[in-house]
This record gives sequence, C-alpha cells and structure tokens, in this order.
Amino acid sequence: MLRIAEEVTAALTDGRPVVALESTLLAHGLPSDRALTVGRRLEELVRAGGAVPATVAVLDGHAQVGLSPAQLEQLCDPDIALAKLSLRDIGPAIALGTDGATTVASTAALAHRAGIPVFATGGLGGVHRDSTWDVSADLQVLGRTPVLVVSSGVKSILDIPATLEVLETLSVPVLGYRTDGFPAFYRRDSGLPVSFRVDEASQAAAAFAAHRRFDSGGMLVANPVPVEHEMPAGEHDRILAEALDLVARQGTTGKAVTPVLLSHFHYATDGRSVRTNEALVESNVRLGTEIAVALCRQ
Ligand code: PSU
Ligand code: MN
Repeated sequence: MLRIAEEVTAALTDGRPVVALESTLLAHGLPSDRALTVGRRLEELVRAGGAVPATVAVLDGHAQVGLSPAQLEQLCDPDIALAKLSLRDIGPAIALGTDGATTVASTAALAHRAGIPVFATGGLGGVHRDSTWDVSADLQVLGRTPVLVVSSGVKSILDIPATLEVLETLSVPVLGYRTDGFPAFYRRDSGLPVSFRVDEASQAAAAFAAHRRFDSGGMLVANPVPVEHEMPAGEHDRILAEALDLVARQGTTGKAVTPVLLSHFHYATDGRSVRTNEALVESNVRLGTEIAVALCRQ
C-alpha cells in the first residue's frame, strides 16, 4: 500500500538527506493554475539544496512517497478534484480507490513510515476559532510522530493561543527560526512567544536529535514569511474579519473551512496573498532542506 520512489529509497539507504513535501497545499491551498508550477519549484529547491524531494499523495490506490513527473502532473491536474486526506482517511482511501492529497498529519505519518524525518510545508493546521471540537489532526499526529515539520506557524484564521497550548500539552517543541515570536502565516509575528529560538539550521537539527532521545513525538520549526512578502497588518486584519464572516454566513464547517478562508484571501488581495503563500512555502522548503542536510551530518 506504501510505494516509495526509487530515488528516495536509494537516498535513505545511503544516508543522504530527503525532504518530504505535502500535497494538500498544492491541490487545495493554491489556485489550480499555480499548483504544478509550485509543486515543481518546491522539488527543484530541495534538489538545489542537496537533498531528494519526496512529495506525498495517494494516487492509483497507493500511498506514494516521492512522485514521478507524471504523478506530480496528475496530482496538480486542474480538471481532477482530488480529495483532502488526513491520516484517518488514508486507509479507507487506499482500500476504496480514492485518490487524494495529503495534509500535514497524513504526510508526516507517511514520511515517518518511509523513514524520512524532515518535512516542509506552508501552515500547520490548528485549533479553529470558536471551536466546537474543530482541532486539526495535524497537532495530535505531530505529538506522536517523530518528524520535524517546518511551517510559517499557523494561519491567523485559527485560534493561535489555543493551538500553542495544545502543542504544549502534546509535548511538541516549538522553535522559532531567527525569531522570538510565533509566526502567523501571512504575518511574521502573532505576538505570542516560541519556546526556543534558533538562528542556524544546524541548531534545529541538534534540537530535534536531542528531543528524540527523550520523546517519541515530533517538533515544529516556525519560520516567518520573508519580510518583503509579509501582508500589511491593516489589510490582513480587514480581510481576516471578512473571511471569518463569510464562513459564518455560508455555514461552512469542518475541513472545508480552510480552503474557503484561503480563497477569500486570494480574491480580496487580487492574488497577492497567493504570492505570499508561495514565498513562505519556498522559504520553508529551503530551510527544511538545510535542516535535513544538517541532520545527516550529525
Ligand atoms: N495551511 C495552508 N494551506 C493548506 C493547509 C494549511 O495555508 O492547504 C492544509 C494543510 O495540509 C494542513 C491542513 O495540514 O490544511 C489542515 O486541515 P484541517 O484543519 O482540516 O486538519
Ligand atoms: Mn478540522
């Protein structure tokens, strides 16, 4: 049921660095005409940094870790509406023949099964605002899966203080990369502190290696969006209020909430939020690659 690309297996066998990449951000987090370009670009960035990319998805009845160019095209095909698969969906989807994109939860679990300890993405899921139990499985899975995830924090559409509390409860270390404040996706600082700051990829790698000696779970490295791509505060706060209002009026719930909020940001900024989103994912993939390289050296 799990298929690992040959190139990925070869790298892992030789002890060379591999970086896992998720596919929900391609299939559901970006406009469909950007998905393939971004998917290819992220893989190129991993290679340029000296590691092997392993994009994860469920295709043709298998959990795929590492995609061929044709599979990446299949994943990003704008004419195919792929399911969004969290970890609980992987087994049923494979058994019942449903293709889909993987979230942070399912990507982390599959990366770990394949033997990949580092994974880069855009935003982690979290606790939703005014939540009646809408808490992303990303948090629990990270709490029990020994994978280091690089993200630009969590989106401001979530309840960030509650999300950080849950990460603490689950014993997930939250490190800030060159920052003391936990980032809020489109914004560099949520105003809430991280538990430790690191200024070099090698420090993040060392912290993760040490964490693994004491706990069986994962770690979050929070990397703020590059300064030049940060969304201005006023614009951000206004659009966020509109987006939350829209979700409430439409009665959107569950896993459909994030895509609706993101697409409102895209619409309301004339696409500038998409560029922000792409810039932060690219930056996270570069950092994840540096950390994967550093982990292999240790
Ligand atoms: N943040 C984004 N874009 C995304 C996601 C998060 O900016 O596409 C996706 C990630 O795959 C994350 C998932 O794992 O949303 C969380 O969804 P949920 O809250 O339904 O668990
Ligand atoms: Mn949810």
